[in-house]
Amino acid sequence: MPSAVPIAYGRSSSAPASIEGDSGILLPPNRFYDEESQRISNLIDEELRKESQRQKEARRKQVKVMLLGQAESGKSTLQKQFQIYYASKTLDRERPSWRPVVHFNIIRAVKTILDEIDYELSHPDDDDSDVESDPELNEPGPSSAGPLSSSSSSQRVKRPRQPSAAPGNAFRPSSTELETLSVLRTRLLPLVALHDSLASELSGGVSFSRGLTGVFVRAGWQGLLQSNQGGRAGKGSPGGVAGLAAKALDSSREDVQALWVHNAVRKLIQLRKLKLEESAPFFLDNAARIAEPDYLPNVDDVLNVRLQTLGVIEHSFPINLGGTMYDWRLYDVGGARGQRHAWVPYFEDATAIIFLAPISAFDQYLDEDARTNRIDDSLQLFMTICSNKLLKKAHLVLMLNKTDLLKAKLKAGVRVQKYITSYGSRPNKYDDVASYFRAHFMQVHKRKDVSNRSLYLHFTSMLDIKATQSIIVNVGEAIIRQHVAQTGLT
Ligand SMILES: Nc1nc2c(ncn2[C@@H]2O[C@H](COP(=O)(O)OP(=O)(O)O)[C@@H](O)[C@H]2O)c(=O)[nH]1
Ligand SMILES: [Mg+2]
Repeated sequence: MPSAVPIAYGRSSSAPASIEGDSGILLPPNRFYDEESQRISNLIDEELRKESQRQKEARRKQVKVMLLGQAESGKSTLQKQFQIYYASKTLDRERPSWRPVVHFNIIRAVKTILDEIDYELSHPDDDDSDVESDPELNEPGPSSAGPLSSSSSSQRVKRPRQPSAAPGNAFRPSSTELETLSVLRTRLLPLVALHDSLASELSGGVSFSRGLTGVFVRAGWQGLLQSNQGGRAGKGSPGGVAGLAAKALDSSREDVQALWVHNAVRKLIQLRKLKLEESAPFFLDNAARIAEPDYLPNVDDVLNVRLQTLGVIEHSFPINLGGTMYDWRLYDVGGARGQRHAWVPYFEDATAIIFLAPISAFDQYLDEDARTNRIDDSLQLFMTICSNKLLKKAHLVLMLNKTDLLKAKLKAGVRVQKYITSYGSRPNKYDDVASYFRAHFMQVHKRKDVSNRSLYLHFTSMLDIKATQSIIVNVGEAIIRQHVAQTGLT
């Protein structure tokens, strides 16, 4: 290595006129120095040539894949699916660090339920009639405008709701129900009181953007968390707020379960007034198991976790294709609007983009802009990705995600046409809705793609390990093959 060579002056073939010794004294020219310097110079040149060759080779074997899409589209879940397939041991090692995050997901769900009950009880006359007309999906273009009504005191953003299935089906718990709710509320207060401090501990002190709460993590969060807790996050009694939360959950598990199955909560869900995070039912159904003192998250728990990414997090692992090892690098990004500027520096040398669009989100709006329909935002974002010149060489994969949730919503009778008027009178059936959204994304690609490249499209349900794994293998191999073709690597 050049840095290991002791004398570094001899890069020229002509003898130096004089040589400055360590002491600063000028020495006369010397033939020995001349030949020696030439020899060393050649050695350095050879080393540099080899090093540059090695670097070139390593770069050619490096496959950089960016996971893009709006917040909650499933980017981090896809990253975990890649990890399960190609580096399952690393995921196994990380399981302890997911424990407090799973606990947080439950505490957050309990808090949301109690907040909603409080809100409903203090606004008994508040029905859906105060919700303005729903935004409609425009052809990709300006943001659709929808209603925004927020209560500044609680930062509670009221999003458009599906009207009650039966008019007059209002939220009116009986007096016995109110009594049990009140008891549960009091007993759950110590658990819910940990919400903010646990969020802050998990986020490493990151402050939240206006109106948003939750846990945000940057690269390396797992290491930080484990060292904060003296590496005891897995078993026994972790320190800090996470430890308190584990204990509080352990002692209130029956109350959590009782709240979750309470008639009033069922009613709020049926009326579509309670807007829980999508993974909340999964965690609340599993609350007893998760509250066990020696609980260690399993793979399904890790996949279901909602944890917001901040900035860009790189995950790297080797992939063997046809006997050659490739250095596969996934870049998982924060997808909220305020985070998207951080993507750009990674664009230039990206081998591939996997764009995720959750097509179940036709009745949802952005957290960061409650007027924008999420499908509309996905289409606009996909348009900017297709037309970005820096990405013109990148292999383009589109995953229309959350098909399981789309099916469940349609089955529950949620009508697409109510949120996306251009859907018209088409049947409210999965095949029709899925084709409609696919056609919209394909049209954006056809009209806007900067280099007329192929678009590889998949329908995905990212929590389904078996189905997703085969898609991952196909996508991974296709990306590497294209990379090989472009770089001439054999
Ligand atoms: N039901 C369902 N949930 C999903 C799917 N993909 C992701 N999720 C969940 O959606 C939430 C947000 O996913 P995440 O990967 O964190 O989104 P990101 O913000 O794009 O990284 C998590 O709770 C995931 O478990 C899916 O296909 N179906
Ligand atoms: Mg993420």
